[in-house]
Amino acid sequence: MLETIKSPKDIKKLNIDQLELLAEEIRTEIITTTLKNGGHLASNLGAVELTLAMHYVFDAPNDKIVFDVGHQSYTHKLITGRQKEFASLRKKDGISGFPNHKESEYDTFDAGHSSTAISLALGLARARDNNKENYNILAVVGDGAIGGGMSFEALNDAGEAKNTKLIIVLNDNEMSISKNVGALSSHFANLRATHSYIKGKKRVKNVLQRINQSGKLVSLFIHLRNSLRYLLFGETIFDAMGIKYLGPINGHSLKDMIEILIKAKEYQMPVIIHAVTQKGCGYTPAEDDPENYHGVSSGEKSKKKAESFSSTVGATLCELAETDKKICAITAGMPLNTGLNEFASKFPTRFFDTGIAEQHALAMAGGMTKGGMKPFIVIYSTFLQRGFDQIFHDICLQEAPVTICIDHAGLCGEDGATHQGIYDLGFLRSMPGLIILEPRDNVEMKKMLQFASKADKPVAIRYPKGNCSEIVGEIPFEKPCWDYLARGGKGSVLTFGICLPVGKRLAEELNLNLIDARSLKPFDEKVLLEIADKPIFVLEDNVSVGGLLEGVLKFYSDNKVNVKVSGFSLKDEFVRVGSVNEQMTENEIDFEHVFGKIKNEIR
Ligand SMILES: Cc1ncc(C[n+]2csc(CCOP(=O)(O)OP(=O)(O)O)c2C)c(N)n1
Repeated sequence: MLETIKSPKDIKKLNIDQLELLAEEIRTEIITTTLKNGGHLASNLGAVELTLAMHYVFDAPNDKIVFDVGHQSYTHKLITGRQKEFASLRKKDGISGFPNHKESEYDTFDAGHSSTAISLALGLARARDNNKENYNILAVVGDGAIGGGMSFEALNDAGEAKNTKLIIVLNDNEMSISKNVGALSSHFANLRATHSYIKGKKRVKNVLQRINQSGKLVSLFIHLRNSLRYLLFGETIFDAMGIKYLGPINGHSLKDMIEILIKAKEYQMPVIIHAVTQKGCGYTPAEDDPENYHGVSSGEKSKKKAESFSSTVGATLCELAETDKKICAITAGMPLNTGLNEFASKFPTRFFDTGIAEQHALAMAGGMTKGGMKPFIVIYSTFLQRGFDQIFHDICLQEAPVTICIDHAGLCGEDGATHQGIYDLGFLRSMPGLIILEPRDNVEMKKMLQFASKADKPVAIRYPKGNCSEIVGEIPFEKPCWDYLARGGKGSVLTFGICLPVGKRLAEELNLNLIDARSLKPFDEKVLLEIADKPIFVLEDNVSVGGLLEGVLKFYSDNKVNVKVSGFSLKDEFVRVGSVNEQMTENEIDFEHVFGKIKNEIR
């Protein structure tokens, strides 16, 4: 049946049985493609029915659907004309794993970062009302994403926008990537508990309807029911904020979802539908282990390489915390991905998962230092962007000895533009007093963490998603300085992180020094002066603004050193979907491009 669905119009002709069949076909397609190409498996499997129901009741693209994070939009893609392209999911020149406005008019906004949908949807709603237009707007938000600060800010605003028509679909599967945390998630647990209670009441209502045709008894009953729920479970946080709460409802029942969406359409105010779903629904391994199946890598069912940088961070922090009782670890909703699960079980009182709340987590870390703790906070580079002001205001300005471990720094591959770690260097290098390090292997990672544990100022340690480099250097890391990984007579390649192997080949082919710029702030000025008599080639998987290249040029300019510096940084464009190698080639920082450009200068 799936092949017959060319646009959402085609699903409107189907009855519930046919829709259920379609849901099963969509699941099969999602499972097969995601296990092959990699992607967000469990989240997508949980959102099949609610997506079908939205497209059944509403008329996209005239009505707008705004996905939060966007990692649950595969069903939406499959029924909005992208079935043929679905096999190319997350491949170079293929379709993105997230909504992308360049890909389809049905993708209202690009997404990838959490907790943005309610703000975007409210903005859209205000524009619609200002222009006296008439269409519906839906924001689809998970129970993890709704706990993020931006969602709270948006709800706070929406609650006062009393005549603004807006539908929020809360997809509550009790999970963020890991088990959801926070007081709001306990509130949802209470609300979910009302599900069976309400089901019972619904039966009573049907009986009443049969014996009392005038409806008086029924409305009295509804009033009593709401009062009773209030007495039993208290008011929902949403009602208290002025947002009409509908639910909880079984998010896998197409019939119930369609009914409640039709009802929600009638409200001329912000409404939230509480849909209860199961992460990984329909694929037993993902149902049993939704945390590991949140995202899968291509060609494998589960991941986490034993020797990744993330696992070294986790293991080393455990070692350090064993002897130093002030050390604590913080994650913003990603304990598994950041390698902190072991720390969480070994030191539960010194482990803090704030939920998807990077800004709060960073400021909280700053606060902890004043009380004498030694926090290590682990965040992916791309999500650290959320916390720039907290790094400035609550950490660096306070000279707070927080260590920020920045996972997924540099090019990251298949998740596309929203997930690359290519901006942190620029914004972090602008912070006075912040030490920024990048290890090339696990041994250095350990040493850098040890160094940070003793530091009396903020330290950032950034490291790539990829494997460690196996290139051996001369100087073991003790304090911020650079290292020679090869010696040559014709000039120097200055690089770090995932570009080191390219640098190594260049050094071999062209008789160059290879220097690991593992301290990205401060720079090793001694080495910069040592190499200034011959051409220097700076290579980085980073935007040029604020990166290594800019810093090196500024150093020579400040010191009036006349030296030939050529730079290879990322293009001034958003990075496209593809593997890391493909992204390097596209940005002309791979071996062939750089070699082609510099060989004549050297020979
Ligand atoms: C700002 C930000 N921080 C962290 C992430 C990583 N992340 C992606 S999905 C996700 C969990 C989202 O949970 P939820 O909203 O409940 O959706 P579910 O996957 O459970 O369907 C997290 C933490 C992100 N995308 N954006």
